[in-house]
Parts: sequence; structure tokens; C-alpha cells
Amino acid sequence: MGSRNCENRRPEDVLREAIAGGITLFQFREKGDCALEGTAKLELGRRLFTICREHGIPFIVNDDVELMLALDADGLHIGQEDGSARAMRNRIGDKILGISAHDLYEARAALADGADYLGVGPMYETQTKPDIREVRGPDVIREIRGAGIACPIVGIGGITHGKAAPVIAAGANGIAVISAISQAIHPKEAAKKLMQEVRSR
Ligand code: 3NM
Repeated sequence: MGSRNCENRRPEDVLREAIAGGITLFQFREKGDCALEGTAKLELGRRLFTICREHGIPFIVNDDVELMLALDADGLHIGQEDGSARAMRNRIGDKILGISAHDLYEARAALADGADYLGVGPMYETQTKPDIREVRGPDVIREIRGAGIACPIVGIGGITHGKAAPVIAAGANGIAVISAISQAIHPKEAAKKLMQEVRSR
């Protein structure tokens, strides 16, 4: 999540509520129209990182290795279009490296390049990311697991309450969501319900 996903609320408040609702990891993803850049992005990242630290929540930076290194955050997440995964692995040492994968081929390549976990999506249609790939649903995760890949996997893309369980049933360890929490009227309650659904599997 980043500032663009929070409508007219402060990202700090949304994050605090999400943590109170039980999220287990946070990824700072400052993207989209009018996304913050430079010092403003660094400062928001620092404030959100501080909140995560206070609550023992790992903090991953999306697609900005310089920011990740500047904050000494817990890890970096990159997509397929974000440069060489192997080069990123070399730059961040033993920090967490997450890579987005959309099929078995990309999953294998990501692990060969040093990914610690995979974000697999899009599970469902979503308005949050304009340039998503074809929606193939939880079956992609089933296919990756079927090939013997045992690394941590989170499903992502359009996951809302009621749609998390099929993702976990397909073999994911968890789910990654933006709007289902950041756009909820009560982010804490939204996170809590999603967590219950994930844990009920
Ligand atoms: N990556 P929401 S889908 C950031 O398919 C992102 O790789 C995706 O937001 C992928 O939970 C997505 O609001 C958007 O749908 C996730």
C-alpha cells in the first residue's frame, strides 16, 4: 500500500488499523498517478517503517532498492519489469527478496535468481493495478505447487472477503491485499475478517 491507495485518509492511520486487525507483513508500494517521489516518498516510508517496527511487522519496499537500502528495511519486492532479479539479490544481500510471478516459468526463474517468496497474481480482477496480466485465478498457484515448488507464496490481485479461502486452498501460504483493507470503511475489521478466512483453511 502507498498514499494513493488511502483516498483521503492518512496512510499512517490505515496502517495502524491494519496492524490492529492482524496483518503480518507490510509492503510499501508508492505507485500510481501523483505518487510521492524523492524526499516525500522517503519520509512517508520512514514513518510507515517506524510504525511497523513498533509492532514487530516486517517492512518490505516495492520496486525501489535505493529506498529499501536507505531505510535499512527488511526486504525488497520486484516485479517482472523491474530489472534483473539477480542484480537485486546481489545488492540487498540477505534481506528478504520477493518477486512477482504469473506462471510456473516465471516462478522457476524467480527462485533461480534468489527469491525468498513469490507473489502470484492476479487472482481476480482488480482496479488497483492498471497493467495486470491475464486473470488465471488460484489455479496458477495449484500449478506451481504441483511442480514441486515449496517456497512461501502469497496470492495477490482483487482478493476480498470470501475470495481468500480459495487462494489458500490452492496452496498459498497467505494473501496480499491493498484495496480490501485500504479502501474499507473500517480497515481494522476488514483485516480481521480476512485473517480469519485465511486461518480457517
Ligand atoms: N500486483 P488489490 S495485482 C500490486 O497480479 C498488484 O501481480 C498484482 O491490489 C499482480 O488487492 C496487484 O486492491 C494489485 O487488488 C493488488
